[in-house]
Amino acid sequence: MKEYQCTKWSKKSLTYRITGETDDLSSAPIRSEIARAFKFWTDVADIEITETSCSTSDIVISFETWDHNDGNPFDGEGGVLAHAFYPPGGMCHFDDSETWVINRAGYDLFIIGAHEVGHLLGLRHTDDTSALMYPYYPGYTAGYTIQAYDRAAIIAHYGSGTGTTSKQLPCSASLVIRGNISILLSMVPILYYFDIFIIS
Ligand SMILES: [Ca+2]
Ligand SMILES: [Ca+2]
Ligand SMILES: [Zn+2]
Ligand SMILES: [Zn+2]
Repeated sequence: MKEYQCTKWSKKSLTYRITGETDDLSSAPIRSEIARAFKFWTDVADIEITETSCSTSDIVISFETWDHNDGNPFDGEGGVLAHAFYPPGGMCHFDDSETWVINRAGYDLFIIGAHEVGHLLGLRHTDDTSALMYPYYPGYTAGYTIQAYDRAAIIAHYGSGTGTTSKQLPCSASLVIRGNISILLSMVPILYYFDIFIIS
């Protein structure tokens, strides 16, 4: 049995925030597709994910191009589509040199987003070509559902169960949750395990 994971979050309740914009899609569908990408995992594993607008979120998701100050510049159209940091990095970037689409052929925000969320939660790549965590985007598939490898990997990491993906919390509520976490994170060295998701 291969090793599925690397680092993990030390808690099962996480917040995420979407910042910035892309000309490809408007804000409401981006938010709903990113929520679907988290729900892909929380439907089978014991993790709670909540969107927030607070600057203190555990995870920050944005669209970026070329050099965007994290030491891993994007490469323009094609090639690398997105990347994310393993826990407790919490950053996920989509290359805005690509054209992002929803529910149709092309760079589908939900499918690629779900792959990146896998990394945000601490899953590595696999050489199982049927898995979402295979490093190459296979192209859009209507009604894409979780595969055996991905299900086993996330359950091995966080335990089975039905987690939740929730709509936006008021900022003050998130701040309370976040209070202890900042202290915890500051004592943990940030691991720069880094990952890319590229087209075949
Ligand atoms: Ca690219
Ligand atoms: Ca774009
Ligand atoms: Zn980046
Ligand atoms: Zn990847």
